Amino acid sequence: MAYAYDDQNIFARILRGEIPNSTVMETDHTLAFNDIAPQAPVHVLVIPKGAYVTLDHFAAQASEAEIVDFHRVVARICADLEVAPGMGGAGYRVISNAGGDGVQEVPHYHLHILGGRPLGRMLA
Ligand code: D5M
Repeated sequence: MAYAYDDQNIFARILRGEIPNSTVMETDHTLAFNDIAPQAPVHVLVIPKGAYVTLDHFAAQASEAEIVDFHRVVARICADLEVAPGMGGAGYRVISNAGGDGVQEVPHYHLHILGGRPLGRMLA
């Protein structure tokens, strides 16, 4: 089985500049922007610029440079938005939905960073 990437998905269109976004941070390999329907005071989506569908696709096939850059962006956003516990913030949650059971709406790999309020206990 190969990963099938739909280049008409909404995040691909954002990356091509066809749809506007509220950019939080951008690097050579990674884009972060505010979620259009925020579930918390901080709700940022972090996406690789490469064509990856899910976390497992990204982890298996992206270059080390892409993987490192992506996670450094997550760290910088958590610090900048003052949710990183190690930086004095009160904490955050990262979620990545994948596939049908994961109820993934947009088939371009992304992490949700949620914070800015107590998030409650949630594993499913
Ligand atoms: O959820 C996908 C997430 O993407 C969901 O929280 C809404 C968000 N979304 C959808 N379209 C946009 C645009 N145009 N800008 C910003 N955010 C958007 P998931 O179930 O994880 O795939």
